[in-house]
Amino acid sequence: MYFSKSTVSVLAAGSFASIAQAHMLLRTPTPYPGHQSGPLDPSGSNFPCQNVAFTGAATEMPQGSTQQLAFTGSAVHGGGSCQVSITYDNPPTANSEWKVIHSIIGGCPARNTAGNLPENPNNTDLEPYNFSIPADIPAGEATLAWTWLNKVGNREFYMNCAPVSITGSGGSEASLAALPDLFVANIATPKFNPGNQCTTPEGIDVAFPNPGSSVETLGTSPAPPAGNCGAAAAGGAAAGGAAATPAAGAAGAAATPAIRGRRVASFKA
Ligand SMILES: [Cu+2]
Repeated sequence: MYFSKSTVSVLAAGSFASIAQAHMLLRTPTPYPGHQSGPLDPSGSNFPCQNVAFTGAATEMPQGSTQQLAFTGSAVHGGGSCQVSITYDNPPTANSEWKVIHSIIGGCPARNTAGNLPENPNNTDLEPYNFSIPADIPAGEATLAWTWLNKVGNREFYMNCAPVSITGSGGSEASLAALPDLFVANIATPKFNPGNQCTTPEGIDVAFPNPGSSVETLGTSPAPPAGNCGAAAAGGAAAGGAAATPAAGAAGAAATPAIRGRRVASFKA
């Protein structure tokens, strides 16, 4: 959370609860109910998706379609970098594979902002972003995640999730496996950031080690993350041989496809 001049004056007024609730929320696609607007716990205890109840109607997303990413709130923390990723695990767990379909380096969830916008938890005026559903990933019930590494303020990791239904035909597990793994920093997760050894310095738009092929750079200060980001950087189908660090090796060994049961049999790496 970033204490701008206006939020400090609200603090002085004694309503800390309003601060705690005034971060950002995914609005489109419609998230699972129950998300809070704040970041995930640094311990990783509510990774993934704030441990919300994975219920609710899925948004239909045809293979190859263009989709919108939109937000509610005003605490944009100078923007930062976001990813859109997908898992077919139902429900997602801490060990699920998340495959990145779009990366936004800087300027997300707000473009051209130095800090926070005037306090308004209900603000829906931010310009949305577009992303595409790859035409070659499998059809099926899935969970879409928006993750955000804020530029200004405490070192945080945000993750909101939405139920989606990928429709169409002809997608393959191999195409899915070739997408990069989700980048996680500033929270500990045994799978993606063991021991929270990978962090993002304040004031930069983190340049994802493996953003994938669908990338837009909207920020003015992209820079790499800090610390041991080996596990996170190893992502995608290329993770196998490049065990440069113990962390990367462990991640590689654990990188078996966590696809829903009925798909595992047909998986070919
Ligand atoms: Cu915040």
